[in-house]
Amino acid sequence: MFTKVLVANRGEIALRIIRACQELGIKSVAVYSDADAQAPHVREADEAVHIGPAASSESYLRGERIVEAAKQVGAEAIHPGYGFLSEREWFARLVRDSGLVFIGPPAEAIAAMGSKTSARQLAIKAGVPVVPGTTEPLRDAEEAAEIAKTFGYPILLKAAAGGGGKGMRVVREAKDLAASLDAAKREAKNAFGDDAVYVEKYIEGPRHVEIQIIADQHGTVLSLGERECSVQRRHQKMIEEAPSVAVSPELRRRMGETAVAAARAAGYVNAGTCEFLLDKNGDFYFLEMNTRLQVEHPVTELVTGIDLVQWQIRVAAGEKLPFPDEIQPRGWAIECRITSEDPANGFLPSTGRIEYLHLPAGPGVRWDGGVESGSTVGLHYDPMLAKLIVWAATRDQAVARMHRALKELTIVGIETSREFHLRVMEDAEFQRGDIEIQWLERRLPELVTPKAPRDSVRAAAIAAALLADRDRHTRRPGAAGANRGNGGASRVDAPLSGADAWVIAGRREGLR
Ligand code: MV4
Repeated sequence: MFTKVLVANRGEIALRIIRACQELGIKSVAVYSDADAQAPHVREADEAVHIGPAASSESYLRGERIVEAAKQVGAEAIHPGYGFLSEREWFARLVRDSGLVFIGPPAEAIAAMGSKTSARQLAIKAGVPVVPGTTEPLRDAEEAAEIAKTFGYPILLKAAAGGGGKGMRVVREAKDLAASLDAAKREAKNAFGDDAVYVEKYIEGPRHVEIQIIADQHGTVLSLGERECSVQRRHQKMIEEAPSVAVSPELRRRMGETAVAAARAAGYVNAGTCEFLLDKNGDFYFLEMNTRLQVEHPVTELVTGIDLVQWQIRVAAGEKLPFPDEIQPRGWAIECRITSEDPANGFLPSTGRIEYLHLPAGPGVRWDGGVESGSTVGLHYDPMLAKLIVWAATRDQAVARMHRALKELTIVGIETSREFHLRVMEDAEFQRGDIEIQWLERRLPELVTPKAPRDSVRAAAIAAALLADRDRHTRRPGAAGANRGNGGASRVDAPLSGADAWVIAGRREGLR
């Protein structure tokens, strides 16, 4: 087993990996940019190495600097987390060539699945069902038109070097094909430096269901069940759950076997995820394989009882997976991504200082977060601050628990996606599990229209108390309005309790 692991990431996932290391008795090394010098993951690690300025291109994406840091501190392995360098074949190769262990799949598997056309070729060879389409990039619009005739419109143009929805274009009529192909190629070139585009039959209104797999270095490849990821906005997943209301034990077994076959065909080792489309007839199609640990891994951990990150580390160190082939989910888990975006304002990024953060707790509540009271949220990195995850015995209880936990969550100082998630948990269609990939785009307008503030009294109270407290510290003696506000000035001196806050709010805001 490793004695020291370097975590080549930041925020909540860096903290998550550091916690896994601590529980395994492994020393952890954080890396951080100028912007993250005070970040929680830096404090929690046993050691920390500064790797550059705030810009990711000058810090978290500087693979050679990260490998140098690992050597400098004597770490035997590097965990990339997700995003950043986690799916860069060259980085996995550089780590291995430097005599260190990359906690993830072999560079060859990243390459095989990184190209979506080669992923499709692999899947077809392994007998995995894929959407009708090409396995080579299109030459030109004429070829695309010929192929479209074989399975009819609508079709979907996709970037071969892509994934995650970038460079995709739905084409519903032949007349739009040439222009859409040009647009898709341009976008692919800009996003991935490779304008190769292929075509698939567009599956209307499916669910986006993915299978978590984990493979060791001794030939064991296991499915850990599915995650429902249909609640997405512009290809950003917002809410994930496990299991899926649309997956029976029999379908779970079939999808699991299919994902395992795709992983074996790629020579896969460690944790990975196979993405599928699941249509209304219960037919499923392999889309792509994500060769990394995913943001939404906690919902799988909660329904299987398996600590995925610890097993990533143990598998990378050569341990065998001890689990039975058939792993059935127990209970239900839901994850909401808490982002620094303003749902009432087109999800525009919100920046600033988190003046106060009150976390939910109680039965079945998990917070995987990388921020705290006093954290400053900027624009350098992804807007996801944390994930709020709940587990309960049934889906209805999990929805109720998530709603309760979101109401307890209080973040004063920046706008977040919290209110949006509350509205989704209150939505009848969501409560029935009546969701598919277009559901959120269709329902968004009514899910984000600002309603009269309802429980913002607590947040207002805390903000008021903080401001009053700050005023008190900075107030000039005898200044006008010195006694403004809460009547009993002594209250602000006392450590703020929830009751006080409500009282201050009540008095100040006039309880509604
Ligand atoms: C598709 C599809 C429908 N038909 N392919 C989205 C990103 C990547 N994971 C693959 N994705 C899709 N591929 C075919 N042939 C639907 C999706 C898809 C999606 C598409 C548009 C808007 C939102 C979406 C959310 C999940 C999946």
